[in-house]
Amino acid sequence: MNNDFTFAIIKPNAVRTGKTGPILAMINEGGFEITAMRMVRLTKSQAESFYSIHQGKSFFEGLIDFMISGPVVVMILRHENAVADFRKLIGATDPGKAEPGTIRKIFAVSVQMNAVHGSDSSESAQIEANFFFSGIERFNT
Ligand code: IDP
Ligand code: MG
Repeated sequence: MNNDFTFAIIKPNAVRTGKTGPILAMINEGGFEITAMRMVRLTKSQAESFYSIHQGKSFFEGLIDFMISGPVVVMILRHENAVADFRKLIGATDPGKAEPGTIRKIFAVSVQMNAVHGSDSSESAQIEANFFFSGIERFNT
């Protein structure tokens, strides 16, 4: 059984422009199983807490304003080697450096508005999944 999982967000630029469906299709085609999913509008304090590791960086305020600018889709994804494989599927943070065929290469409009989030480690995935989902909402993750 594969119980490895990661946490993902479809960011406001992608939800706003109708890319939720196409991005979910790429996630499914990439072999990821969606085990929890919800659309939410983040509060400022939620966004600041979620991205607290970046507090003080030059892009922090802009990132927070962007992340609260509209609804996002949050989800837990199950897959073997989920964290690394999902980072591979989404591509580099800067879409200019992302590999062809990656989600960010296709749907990002800038480094900030790069369409999707993916956890950077299993520890982060656990924390981020707990941030958005209670145990009862999570299926086998
Ligand atoms: P990641 O999302 O690929 O893990 P991080 O370095 O953790 O990248 O940055 C978190 C998010 O902050 C990025 O996905 C992007 O939306 C935004 N960001 C990162 N670096 C910059 C930047 O230099 N300018 C504007 N936004 C940035
Ligand atoms: Mg990161």
